[in-house]
Formats: sequence, structure tokens, C-alpha cells
Amino acid sequence: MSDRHDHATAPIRLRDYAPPAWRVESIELSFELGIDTTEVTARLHLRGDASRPLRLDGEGLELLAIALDEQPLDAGAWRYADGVLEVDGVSDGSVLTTRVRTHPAANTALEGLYLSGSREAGFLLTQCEAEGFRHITFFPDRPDVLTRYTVTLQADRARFPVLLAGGNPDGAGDLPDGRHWARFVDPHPKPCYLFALVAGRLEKIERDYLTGEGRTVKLVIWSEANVIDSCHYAMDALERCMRWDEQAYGRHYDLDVFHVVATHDFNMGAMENKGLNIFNAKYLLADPDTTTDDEYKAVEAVVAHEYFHNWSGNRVTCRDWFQLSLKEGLTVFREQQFSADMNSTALKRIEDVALLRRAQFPEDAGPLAHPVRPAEYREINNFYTATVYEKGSELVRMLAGKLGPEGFRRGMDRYFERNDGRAATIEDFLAALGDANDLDLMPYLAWYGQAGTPRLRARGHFDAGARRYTLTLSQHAQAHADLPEKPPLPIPVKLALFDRDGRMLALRMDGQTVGHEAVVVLDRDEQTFAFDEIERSPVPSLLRGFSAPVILECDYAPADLALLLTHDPDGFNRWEAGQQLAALAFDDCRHGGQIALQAWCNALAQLFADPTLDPALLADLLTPPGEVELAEREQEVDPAQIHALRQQLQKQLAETIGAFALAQRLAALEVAGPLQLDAVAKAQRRLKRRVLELLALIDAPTAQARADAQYRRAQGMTDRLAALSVLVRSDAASAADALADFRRRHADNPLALDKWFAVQAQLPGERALERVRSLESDPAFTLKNPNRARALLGTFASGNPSGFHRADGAGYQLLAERLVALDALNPQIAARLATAFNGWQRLEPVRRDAARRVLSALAEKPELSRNLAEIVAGVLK
Ligand code: 0A1
Ligand code: ZN
Repeated sequence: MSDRHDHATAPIRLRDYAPPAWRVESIELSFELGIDTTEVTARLHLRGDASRPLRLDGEGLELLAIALDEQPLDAGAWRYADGVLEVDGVSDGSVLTTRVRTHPAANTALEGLYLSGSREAGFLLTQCEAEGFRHITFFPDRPDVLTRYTVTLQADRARFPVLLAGGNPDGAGDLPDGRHWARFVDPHPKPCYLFALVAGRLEKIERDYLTGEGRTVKLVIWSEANVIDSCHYAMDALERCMRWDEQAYGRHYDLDVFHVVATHDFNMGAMENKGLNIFNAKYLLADPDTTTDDEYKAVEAVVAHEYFHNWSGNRVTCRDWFQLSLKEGLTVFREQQFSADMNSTALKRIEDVALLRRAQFPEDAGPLAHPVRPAEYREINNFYTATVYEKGSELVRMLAGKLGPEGFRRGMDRYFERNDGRAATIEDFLAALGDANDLDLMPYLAWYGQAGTPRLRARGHFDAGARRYTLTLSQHAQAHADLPEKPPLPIPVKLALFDRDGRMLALRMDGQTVGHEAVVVLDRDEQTFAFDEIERSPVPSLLRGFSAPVILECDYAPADLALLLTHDPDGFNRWEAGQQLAALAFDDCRHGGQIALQAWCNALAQLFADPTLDPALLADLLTPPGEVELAEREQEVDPAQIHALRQQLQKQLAETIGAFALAQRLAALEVAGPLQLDAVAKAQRRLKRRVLELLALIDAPTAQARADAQYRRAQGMTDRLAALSVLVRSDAASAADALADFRRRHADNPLALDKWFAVQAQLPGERALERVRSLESDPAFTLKNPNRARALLGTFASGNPSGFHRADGAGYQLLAERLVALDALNPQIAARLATAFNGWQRLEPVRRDAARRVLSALAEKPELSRNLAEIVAGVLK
């Protein structure tokens, strides 16, 4: 549990970094495991300078015994206060032994050693990133202390038949009184945040994997018995990503075993502990009846993400937590590449850019904005953000784009070689990529050090006489208190020019033909680029593939965007043009304009009729930017109005396509027979959902009848949930029955029940709050389970702007009350949910005042955790 009553603690600063005074060469850890109490004995083999004090981290530990070089220590020789144990008389080579007691079942923060599930049937596990290890034993809990681990677990055999820790197995056996033991040795030195153990009644599936280097690795996935059959998809995904990392990066697995465990009680998505990955069940379990197509993709992506960390994170780790994006940005990027290879490059890019705009841009535009490498923090757990992860990945993508596939691979090889077994920095990363390519990449460091989304302004000019098109690009940083003078960033802009018939033009720059696509790098405040031998004023397609994480400002005529939307051969760029056009169409809806609105609707109606278009891409093209993204364009945000206008926009689209065409398409997408999980079937379901949603806007009775039938006949969760969602959102008479049916049908499946809560938390408008309140008294609701709390409260507060932002402030009040209750149990989850308040300063005055009142009252509460206090103070700023 985080400290309370200490909101004023000084922040930790990057510039204060100092190497550790003491290192731990190796550790022998032994656990006597029990649900109520566990005793941990640690023997630390220390190396360091005897003139410097030995200080070890430890939170809430009950110290039972302490000895130095096998001699029990006098009480005067050590002090334990404020989370630090200080020991006198330590010399280089000393062995410090401590024995402590912890209380797993009482650990509701899910940090350190805790119990997942019930006392009777649950199992024990650990979560150590970022600073959980200090809740387990005394240790220098910082990522630049790398140690060899030998771990011995002891427990009652009947209650804890399975005992696991990271590393290779090194013996097991019986003990008196029905107890048993198992030992694990990890040959790779690691920081303590990568330590893990698991103990309990678990089932497994396993498979042998032969690495490209010819070593056999045992892959084992563990879960509670009732869901072990849902682990096969993850096993296949694991094998795929292991092979991919060998081929794409030359990275092979390096232990004899690789364990993966599923738990329903987890604060985040999953965790890359060395040799023992632990997953939120949401990102591991998959079965056709309860897992949607998107969730299948997420399982594959998260399995890959955690596996890829074995190199980008574990073999090469971070010097300090400011470097978090060194492992996270890079690993997200590797996962995105893998998912693109497994599925579709264009669709994956659409998904990732949409997420960036929905989650990262608002973060970067508000008071919680921070650089990808923050300069300071109070609570590191609050920095597992979209900026560190998603923007961090965009920065790696820019570098990869600059170096090209071969140069990037050369650079990555250099990075892994040079830094293997080290705790590295962002500078080490840029240096390795640069050195391997004889380039200076340090100008890119500026991207890591400044918050805010840069704006890229583009102005084109066509000179018919000179047959020349010039493009003037300029960059504009958002003013930010910390860095008033921002240096210009290198911004790679991938571009193409189209003629009025929608054909890409050959590009001639500085007397050279450069192909149909070029990348120009803007690295000053403003720069002009010239293209020759252009006959007629072209339409520029800028920032192709989203080549830099910026906001593009360009005065496009709607017809130009419509041309790109219908003609660009690249699916992502097409979608991007459509998103920009949709934003203009949205403005038309507000002001009664017609030009952009018609251009958008007509272009899409034309694409709708094109039988050759990939149905999944079409589904994405038919989806305008979400309410959160649209709000980002506003000076003053009225979420109810944005919702209404966006509905109107979609209604126009549906009317332009026509109810008949929509219904006809829906029928054509209906497939009989058993559920298929191939890409074609998934693409069809994606489109079917979108078409049904559009139809519901203009012909509710027909859409509801179709949704009803779809709900009853659905072969899998994608269709079932899509139908349920349409019934619920369109207030169908049958919605209540369908909800009751879903509730009954999936009563024993927590992941499916989460969807049931989430679908209702998304009810638009004023009705949402009452529904959320009544769902809170459902017997299945609990604040103790992070997935459940997120499904109901997280969805309501962060995924339903028109529901949460009620003008009367009742949504804010509800969230604030629940945050206080949640904070007492699990500060990490409370802090995460509180970020829903981000952006309140730009709300229209009535909501803004309501939010301010609620937030100010919340900030006054003395009992807030450091986690929640930091977020609340941050948003109020
Ligand atoms: N490193 C993990 C994310 C993670 C972070 C913190 C955790 O506990 C507080 C758990 C997991 C990843 O990137 O997958
Ligand atoms: Zn990660």
C-alpha cells in the first residue's frame, strides 16, 4: 500500500540520478508460503563501498530476524523507518540475511505478494513492477541493481500443489507435515521488478518449442481448472511471436522453460516477469463463445508484448524509471509490427492511430501532460501512460522510418549487443541506432523531453508558369510551463501528390525523381519543399502512414479530402483523409453547412457500393472520429452537444447510403453455419456491426428486429455483443430481455460479465448514471476486482462522455465517491480511474464549475493515497 498523509513528499527527479552505492550480486530467497502470512528469508550477497551506508527499501514489512555475515545484529546496528532499512557495519562481500513476514490475503492493492480469488480456491502470486518487491523483502528496489536469483518455495502440498518462480527449475521434493518445496535458479541477472512467484492449484497446457538456435524450451500456460481450455489460442500466439522475434530481430529465448499464468485479479494488462509472465485473464483467455474478435487480437498482441520484453526490457532493462519508455515504447512498437504482420498493416495502423488520438492526445493536451521521458514524478505507477507507451512507440517508429528496415535492424542488433545485461537509457538507444548507421540521432532526444502534441502547419502553392508546386511546412509547439522555449523537432513527413483524377504523381525534387512517395524532414521552425514538372494544381497527401505524432493543420477543400478518401491506394491514408473530412462534416452539422457533409457522405456511399473493398476497412471508413477526439478540436467542450452532433453526422451518412442498401448489405453479411475465426469472417462481422448501427439511426424498428434475431442466433461473442449493444443503445423493447439472457448465460464467466456491465455503462446521455447506480448493487459488482471496477466505472467515466459529463455534476460526484472507496483498497486503480477528470478545464462553464467543485473537495481529503493525490492535484493544476 502506498504511503498516505504524505502528499507533500518531494518529487523524484531525473537529474538527481546517482548510481547505487551497493549492488547485490546474488540473492537466495526462500518463502514459507501461506495465505494469511508468508515468511520470507533473503540472503543478499552485497558488493559496495563500506564507507557508504547500506539502505534497503522495504514497505510494511514485519522484520523477524536480521543477521550480517551469519551473526545476528544488535538492535543498535540497524534502523527501519519510512520504508528504508539502514544497516551499519556492512563491507564489500558481506552477506545480509533478513527474515520478514507479510500478509498476502490482506493485500488488496495487488502489489507485492497477494491472493487471487477466494481464500479457499484462490492462488498466491506477485506483482513487482514498478516497486512491489519492497513489499516482499528488503532490497535496493531500483532497476539498475541486477542480481542472480535462487528462489526456494515451501508450502502445504495439498493447498499449493503448483509452485513456480522465474528462472530454470532446480529441484523439488517433499517435506514433513504434508509440505513440499521447489527451487528455481535464474542464470540471467535481473532487476527485482522482474521477480515473480506463483503458488496454488492450477492446471496447465504445455508444448515444446524448438528455438532457431536449436534449444528446446518448454512452454507452459497455467490457469484455474475451469478455464484451462481457453488457453490454447494464447499458446498458438506465443509460438507465433517467438518465431517472429527470431526472424524479425534475431532474438531467441534464453531459458529452458517459459511459464505464463492467468489471473482475474490484476492491476494492469500483463507483466513480463523473467520466465514467468503473469496475465490479466482478459488478455490470455479466449474462447469462441465469450471472446470478441477484437479481444482475440488483443490476446495475441499482449502475449507478444510480454514475450518481446524478454529482450526489450529484461535482457536490456532500464537504468531508472524515467527511462520506462525505453522498454515500453520499444516493446509496443515491436508488438505493433508483429500484429501488422499477423493481420493487416493498414488496419493495425488505423487501430493504433485511433488509440493514440483517443488516449494520448488528450493526455498530452491537458494538465497531466508529460514528456515520454518525464523529468520528475512522485508515484511511478502513475506513469504507465499512453504517452510513455503509445507516443513512445511513435517515436521508435519515426526512428525506424528514418533508418529503413535494414538500417533499423542493424541499429537494433547494435543496441542489444551493446546493452545486453545492462540497465540502459534512451541515450544508449539513440546512440546504438545512430552508430550502426553513421548518423547522429541525438536531435530526436528532443522528442523524448517535451510534452504536448506539436502542430504541423502545411501550405501549398502551385505556380502554373514554373510547373512547380511548393509546400511550406512549419511547426508549432504547444506552450508548456516547464519548457517555454521548445527547440524545433525533426518531423518526418511522408507525402505524395495526387492529380485531380486521383492518380499519384511522380515526384521530382532538386532535379531528382524520387518515386511516388517521399519523406521530407522538417527540422526547423519552417521550411519549403519544391516539386517540379507538375502540370496542374495537385492534391497533397501529407503525413502518410501517420509518419509523425503531430496534429496536421492544412486548409484542405472537402473535395480534395474526398478525392483522397476514394482514390488513395493505401488503406490507412484513405482512412486518414476520411477522418479529416468527417471532422469538417461535423462542423457542417453544427453550422448547417453542406459542403463537407455531402462530400463525406457521398464518398462513403460510393465506397459502400464497391464490392472489392475489404469489409473491415470499409467498417473503419464508415466510423467518424469518436466523441473524445471531436472534443479535442473544441475551444469549449459540451459533451452532450458533441454526442448529438455526431449522431446527426452518422444519421446523414446512413440516409445517404439508404436504409434499403444498408438492410440489403446486412442480409448479405449474414452467414449460416458454425463460427469462423479467419480474417474474412472477422472482417464481415466488423462491417455487419457498423451497418447495423447505422441502420438503427434511420430505421430503428428494422434494425431492432435484425439485432433481436442476431442476438438469438449469434454463434459467437462478436455478433452477440454487437446485437446487445444496438438493442441497449437504441432503447429497444427487447433490450431488457436480452440483457437478462446475457446475464444468465454468462453468470459464471467474469470476463463476459464485464462486457455486460460495460455495455450498459455506455448508455448515452442522462440515462447512464441511474443505470450505473443500479448496476452497483448487482451482486456481481465489486470494487475489489480491478476488471469489474474498470468495466462499470472506468467505462462510464472514460468511455461515455455524454453519460459522465452531466450538466448537474452528478456523474462527477459519483466518481469522486467511488474513488475514495476504491483508493482505500487499491490506490493504483483509483488513480487510473481518476484520470477521467482530465480535460475538465475546457468544459463549458456549467460543467466546469461542477467538476471544479467535486475535484477540489476530493483534493482536500487527507486520506488519499500518494497515487490518487498526485492525479487529483495534477488535474486540478
Ligand atoms: N510492464 C507491464 C505493465 C505493468 C506495469 C505495472 C504493473 O503493476 C503495477 C503491471 C504491469 C507491461 O508493459 O506489460
Ligand atoms: Zn510493456
